[in-house]
Amino acid sequence: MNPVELVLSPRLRVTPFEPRVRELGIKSYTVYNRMVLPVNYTNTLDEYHHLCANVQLWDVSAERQVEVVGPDALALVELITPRHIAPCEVGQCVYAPLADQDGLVVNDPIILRLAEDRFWISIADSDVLLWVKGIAYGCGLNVRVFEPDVSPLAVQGPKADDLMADLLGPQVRDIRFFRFIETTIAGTDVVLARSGWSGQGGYEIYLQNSADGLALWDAVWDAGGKYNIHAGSPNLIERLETGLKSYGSDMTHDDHVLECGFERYMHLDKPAPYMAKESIEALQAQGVKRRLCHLMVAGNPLPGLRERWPVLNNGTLAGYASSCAFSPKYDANLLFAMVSVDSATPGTRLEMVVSGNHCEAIVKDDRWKS
Ligand code: THG
Repeated sequence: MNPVELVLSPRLRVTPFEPRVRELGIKSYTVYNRMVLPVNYTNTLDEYHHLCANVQLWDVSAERQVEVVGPDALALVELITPRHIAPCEVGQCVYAPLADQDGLVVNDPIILRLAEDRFWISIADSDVLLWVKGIAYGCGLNVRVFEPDVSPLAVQGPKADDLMADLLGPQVRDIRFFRFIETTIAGTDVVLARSGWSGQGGYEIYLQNSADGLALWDAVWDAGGKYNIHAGSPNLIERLETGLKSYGSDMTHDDHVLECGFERYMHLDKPAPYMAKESIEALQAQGVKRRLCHLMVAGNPLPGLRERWPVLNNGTLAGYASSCAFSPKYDANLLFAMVSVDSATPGTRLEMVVSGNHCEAIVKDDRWKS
């Protein structure tokens, strides 16, 4: 199929790093939170190999922040997620699914606690700001909810630690996973977290003033020279190998929070009230009917997935696959698929239909084993 062009207009918001991204030869963008998200500079496979061996700089400004601040901030954040947020310390981040009163998944952000009464909800691609503002007003909560001028820049890959230690000193090595510090880089205030959308390790630098974007980019880029830094982006192959699901593709507002494999990130009996509780209890009583699972398809690389591929069990439609990449590590295609529970047990052999052709797909556990 012909490559198509994405027409850039002010409706697709620019990022503070866009001039550097363009100079470095960005070839494709996607759109995320009404902002451009750079995807490929070369191609996904070369970028995968580079990411797993070196260090990359990712413009992930499109992971926008929803700031919640004020006396009722904790109560509001508790309300929107089945995860217990009170134990999250200042300086800590947690991965937390957001779910509405029907238990449907609204987003799967990282939540950062900046102060006892101040949070950033670092969102995936959906309109969290308006939803949270509506809840705050409807519940009469004493909070301010807004989108600050904050843009994450990710430094990912096995050389990220050495790079950041050169830039800021050896103490950055002590930042624990999903913890952050406040510091300055190139004279601009940043939040520096050990996190990021890859399994390769690294940091996310939250720029707090768009006007300083290029100075920040250049400082990290220059420190990365000796580590063979490349510009990159969240990588489809790597994120499937690591098991990172993408909101909008792998789960959407059509899916219940109990169906999406969020068990580890929920505390259904948490003490604080939350909107999805009754719906979760009702579905638990009924029994969950679908489950997001890992599928492996042997053989040659499958084509790019534009529309979800049907998954069959003994000839009957069981669900749909939503993401796919050919993995060099497993020498097989890796996929996520939402399928009926009776088709979701690891080891089950299913069939998948890709542009008219049938292929065998095996359900795997969440480590791509068994
Ligand atoms: N960084 C920031 N914001 C984001 C993302 C990010 N917002 C949208 C999206 N990505 C959120 N999704 C995820 C999903 C998983 C993880 C991070 C963001 C992740 N998970 C680890 C895991 O599953 O093992 C650890 C989770 C935990 O221990 O709580 O890292 O990338 N700023």
